[in-house]
Amino acid sequence: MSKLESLNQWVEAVARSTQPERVHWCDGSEAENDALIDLMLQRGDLIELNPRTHPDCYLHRSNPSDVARVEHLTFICTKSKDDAGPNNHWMDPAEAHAKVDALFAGCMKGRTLYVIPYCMGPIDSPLSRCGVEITDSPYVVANMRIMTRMGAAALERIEREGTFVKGQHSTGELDPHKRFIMHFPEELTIKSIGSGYGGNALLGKKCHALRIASYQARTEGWLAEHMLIVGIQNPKGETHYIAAAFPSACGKTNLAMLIPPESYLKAGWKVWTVGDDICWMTPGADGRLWAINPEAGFFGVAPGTSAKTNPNALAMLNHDTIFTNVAVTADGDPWWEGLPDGVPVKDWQGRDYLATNGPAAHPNSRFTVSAKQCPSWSPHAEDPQGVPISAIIFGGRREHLVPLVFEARDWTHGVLVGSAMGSETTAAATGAVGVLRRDSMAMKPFCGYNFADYFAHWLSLEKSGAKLPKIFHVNWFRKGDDGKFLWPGFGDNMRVLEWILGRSNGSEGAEETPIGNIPRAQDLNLDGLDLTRSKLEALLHVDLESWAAEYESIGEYLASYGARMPQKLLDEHRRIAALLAEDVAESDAVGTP
Ligand code: SAT
Ligand code: MN
Repeated sequence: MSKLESLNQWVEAVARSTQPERVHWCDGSEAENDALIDLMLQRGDLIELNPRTHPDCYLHRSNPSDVARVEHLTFICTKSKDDAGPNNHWMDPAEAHAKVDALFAGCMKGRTLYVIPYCMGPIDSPLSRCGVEITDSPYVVANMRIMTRMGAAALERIEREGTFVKGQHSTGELDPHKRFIMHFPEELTIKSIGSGYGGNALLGKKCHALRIASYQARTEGWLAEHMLIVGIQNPKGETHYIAAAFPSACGKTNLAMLIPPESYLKAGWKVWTVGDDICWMTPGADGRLWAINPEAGFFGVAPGTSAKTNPNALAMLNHDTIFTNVAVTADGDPWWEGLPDGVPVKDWQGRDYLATNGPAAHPNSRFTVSAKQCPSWSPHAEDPQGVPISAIIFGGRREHLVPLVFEARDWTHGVLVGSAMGSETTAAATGAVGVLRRDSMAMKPFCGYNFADYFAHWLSLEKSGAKLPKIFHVNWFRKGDDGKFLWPGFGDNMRVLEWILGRSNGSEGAEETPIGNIPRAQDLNLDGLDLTRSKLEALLHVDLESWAAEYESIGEYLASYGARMPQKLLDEHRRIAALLAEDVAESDAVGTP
């Protein structure tokens, strides 16, 4: 029970409809967590991993039909369909409530209803927001305890503030035909049923911190973004913060925890992790954007994580970690593709591992771990005022066309670059992998309202007194004619970050092109990097003709939002498309004998 009557009433109403055997209010304590872990071990929801190499680490195997976010079953339920926009699946709120309420009716019979009060962001930060998730999944409770500030302190703040986001979740029957992730931004409410997985079930994460928060942020003048936050400390000891948006499973965690190349380490550079997935940014009194990471842990993709690609992540995963859908070795160690050592004996479904059954670990298998376990966790990550952002990066997974990095000319151009972002799809959502789709600001699955209004909101941040960060676009995934990645990525991405920060303080050079400013070979620090001249040229090459075609496709995409699309963005698009057309005509003329 709480001191807040509206909270008690809501919990009672949900209990009346779902009919649990008992109701448990989570306090977030160690003892409570221990009891939950014991319960899950008994029920087989968790399997203990090797206690010698991985103390307090557990494996959870989700239902094989429930391994990723389900965008086709995720709805934004605003009164007006246009407010949700073509970027969302929409359902009328009354219809959506009726549909899920019918599924919730009696769904917790014989189960425990857990009440999870949580705070997104440092518990004492004015930028943080609270919510309460009701769930019948102890796995969700254990994950929320790692991913958010959960329990007594959050409840106190909720009682003080009197408002909170209501999240109602049940694993239901885990039947994909009875699975819905419904958002009611106008009611600050989420109802999710039929899935126990990640972003479908840990409601603080994508449902609250992005879909509901983006909607709130628009009305209140801030931004809730699908971005990592990383601090780069230069040899002078100054730290500058970068926020970077990439679609799910495109390396946000790796970039947030990057270890710089040897030559940088020797010179005294350091990298600090503030967040790996979500960033809330608010204009400060000084005009700069100040950012907090609303999360308290990482729900990272396991496959591909190794001592080579992300030593910081690997170092934090050997104790107090929940693994979901990874494989195990004969010694009971967690295993996934990309680890150089170890041999899987059981695959992610618990079957004897057979290469013919596909990968041992599910491609979207995950680890859940407290951010405090990260060796590069920033001492400023919990600062109530947040950290000031010096540069914003947008990035996607593009095999062709898009250069390693370019800089937008100004804020409007940057918003266009973000809105035009395209990326090849990954295993983080169900559906085909490797298909190019527009994923504006990496928010396609997460923006709780019409993208046209969202772009207008981004544009509106540019006003007198604002000291907005510069905006960049990167692509670590460009491939050469041989089908291999041109750029080594990982730690070497530091070289691109250095140029980005140099552009932000005016100390680095660039070449202007119609799509933005590109570093010349001499502008990048390539010390100690074995990269051929031809590869570098290919990485930085802007093919005008292909870009003209890309801008045509971007134009069609923007037009698909109809009259709500801000004219300023359309004008910016037209301006660049014209520049490209001019340059193509000129180069054609030059090429004419
Ligand atoms: O499943 S989550 O949404 O939590 C992870 C992701 O797709 O980014
Ligand atoms: Mn994400």
